[in-house]
Amino acid sequence: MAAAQKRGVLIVFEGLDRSGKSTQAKRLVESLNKRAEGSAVLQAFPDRSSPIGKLIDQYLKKEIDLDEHSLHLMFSADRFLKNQMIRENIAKGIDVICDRYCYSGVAYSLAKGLPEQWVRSSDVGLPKPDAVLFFDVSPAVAAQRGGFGAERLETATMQQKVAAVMPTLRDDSFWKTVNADGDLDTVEKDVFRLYENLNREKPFESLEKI
Ligand code: Z5A
Ligand code: MG
Repeated sequence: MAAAQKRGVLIVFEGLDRSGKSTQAKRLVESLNKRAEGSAVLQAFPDRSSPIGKLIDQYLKKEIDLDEHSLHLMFSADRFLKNQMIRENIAKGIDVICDRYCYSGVAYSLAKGLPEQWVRSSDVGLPKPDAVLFFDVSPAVAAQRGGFGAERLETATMQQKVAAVMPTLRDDSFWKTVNADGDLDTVEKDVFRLYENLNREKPFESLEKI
């Protein structure tokens, strides 16, 4: 009798600006697909190509202004639009790698001063990650990297506030820290080691709290 197919895993990359999340999420998906074509998909949040994501993109690029409560719900809605896709892939044995998730949503909105309980409630019910890889980069190292400054939230003040909030969201039962100061290949190896140790036997869950 054929062995039952194992489910996929949901891995979320979180961390501060320029910690290397997008680079390493892409590397992991490429390396998994090189080993087995179609075995992993990458999903960035916000998904700047969806109808909601396009509005978020315009907000981030300072092309339009949005009420901050509405924006928070739009980031959540953007994730819920992928709820079914994530669950279907996991059930089929395909790994889903997310570049940012609800923890960015909560951290940025708390940093802006929105009400805590309200902020923490809008992503409840989303698929629960098997692992949140927290990319821990030191400010001095991040400052040497490119791609900072053009978008609305890329300010030193906002980054300091987010840096203070993000660790308070941590849940050691599924959060793992990645030393993001290392070179690209070292970080990639660390990520892969964490990936290989994930448990596909336990049931896939939904987020009950954030
Ligand atoms: N946001 C929100 O408010 N609410 C939400 O619910 C969500 C997001 C989901 C857009 O996010 C903004 O939306 C973001 C949070 C907010 N605001 N800010 N600020 P985004 O994910 O689209 O942002 P991004 O443009 O992808 O930037 P990022 O995520 O901050 O960067 P990163 O992905 O961590 O880093 P990277 O792009 O992989 O690398 C940055 C540069 O460093 C690049 O030149 C790399 O080549 C270089 N790099 C990366 N790793 C290394 C190492 N190890 N060594 C040397 N150089 C490296
Ligand atoms: Mg990124």
